Amino acid sequence: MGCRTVSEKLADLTSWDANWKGLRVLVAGLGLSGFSAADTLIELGAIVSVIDGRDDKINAQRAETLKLVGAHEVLLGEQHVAALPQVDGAAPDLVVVSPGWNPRHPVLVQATDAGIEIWGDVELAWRVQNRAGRTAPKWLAVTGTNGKTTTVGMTEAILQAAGLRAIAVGNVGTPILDAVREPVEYQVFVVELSSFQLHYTHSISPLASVVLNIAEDHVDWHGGFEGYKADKAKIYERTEVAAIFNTADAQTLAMVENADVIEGCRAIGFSTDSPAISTVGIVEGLLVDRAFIEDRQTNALELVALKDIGEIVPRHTAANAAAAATLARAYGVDAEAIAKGLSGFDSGAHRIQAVARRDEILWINDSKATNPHAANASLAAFSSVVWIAGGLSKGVDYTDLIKEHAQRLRAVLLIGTDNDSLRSALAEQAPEVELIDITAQGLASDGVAPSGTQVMTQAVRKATDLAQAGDTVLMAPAAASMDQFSSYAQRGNAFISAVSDLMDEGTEGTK
Ligand code: UMA
Repeated sequence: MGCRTVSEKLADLTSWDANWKGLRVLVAGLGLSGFSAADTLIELGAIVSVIDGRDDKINAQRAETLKLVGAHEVLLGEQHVAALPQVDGAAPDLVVVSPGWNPRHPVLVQATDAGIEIWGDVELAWRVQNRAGRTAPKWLAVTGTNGKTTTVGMTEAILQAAGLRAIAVGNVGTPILDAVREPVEYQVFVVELSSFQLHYTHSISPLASVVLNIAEDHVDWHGGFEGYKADKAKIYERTEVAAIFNTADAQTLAMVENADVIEGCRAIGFSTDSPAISTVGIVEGLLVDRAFIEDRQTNALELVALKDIGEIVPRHTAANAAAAATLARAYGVDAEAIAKGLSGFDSGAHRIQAVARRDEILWINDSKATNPHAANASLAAFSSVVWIAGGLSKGVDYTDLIKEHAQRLRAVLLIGTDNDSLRSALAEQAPEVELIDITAQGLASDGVAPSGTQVMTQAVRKATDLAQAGDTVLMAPAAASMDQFSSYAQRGNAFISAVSDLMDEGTEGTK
């Protein structure tokens, strides 16, 4: 690397056109982000070695492709991830790591001890998006424990409704470097960032950034809740125009207050309540802006009516919509596009999806609620619930969830096969609530384990006996589906088809 130090050289690598040639890079991980990073670095002329602990068919195929395009080496299997390897006969100048790699992984510990910089694919994307003859996109960055994917989807929909070339990238599923290398000259990236990705990001400077909420998650990876929060807070660093916080979560405001933002950047709140000044919030069913209008001292701009977003808009969806609208306003999008984008947005099947409404009973599919946290959001949205729950619990504790919602439960119908922990939380926190184990009943009838579809059909039939006018039958299992179904989508479809069969029967005379 000549007489300049490696860190001086790396500091200069802030565009596609910089001199990446001959840089020795170790890419750790050959998943979506690792493949994309390695492919990019090869195109840039770096000497690229890739390691991955998994030696399976998919990785072997990816390895073949990378070798064809010019990777120096691709090493698959546990033996190659035990220690930091050399790249072309010398220590790497840089490690580019996939988000799933724990910072305490021996390869990363050795790299850190040797003073080698570790970047994620997002850091690399930030640097190489600058390219002669192109205008780099602005970044709207989103993190949080829950609601990230919905919020980036809503923001993308709004920006596209405004006629902008915008795309949702990052943790949502499209590696950001893929979007950087597309021929389309994007104006805006809506970047979903996990706490893992933020950990390995060092110099990004988003136009606007938001932490939607913070609850305990991925604590093992970060070595504690404080570490998790510190990584989330990195999203606000160097924000240009709006550092956006949740007025209902003081931790997010504290993060904004502690961040080193670009001069002139404002702290803006989003809220599901009536907005104070510098906040986007909700008044009488309308999402309104009191942050980005000139006369915000005395006025508010109507953006969209909640009823236009959906028939049922649970509080957390309203919060996500408020956050998305705030990000879009920070970019300068007008009210009309916000209304158009949010009203056309489909939050996706299986996520608090209204399936039927009859005899004043609402049927909701929330098969995507695969853990207590997600189920908490949907239970909170309804006042009286016949709850279809259970599945593969993954060892979680349900006590807090049941304690919080015992009052709203009319009855609980258990599906799934791994419900000991759910059952004991119900016995402790909601002993009065009627509990029927549909799986066990199916077993008892003929001794053969019932299929997922049979269990779901029985649960739906039982629910119709128990539900009263004004109730919601909510299938939000708070558990994974794999014990009885192939996926949460299959579980959701089983519910939808059982409900629709019931409705068809109903039109022929049954209840
Ligand atoms: N690996 C090792 N050793 C390790 C860890 C991983 O060898 O100790 C290997 C694995 O065998 C695998 C590769 O490294 O081949 C790991 O890839 P990865 O798990 O980091 O995942 P990617 O395929 O690169 O996908 C990542 C995100 N995955 C994670 O953060 C775990 C994807 O988010 C993201 O969509 C993608 O980049 C594109 O940006 C997924 C996710 O589960 C959806 N995110 C978590 C969440 O949302 O809770 C954070």
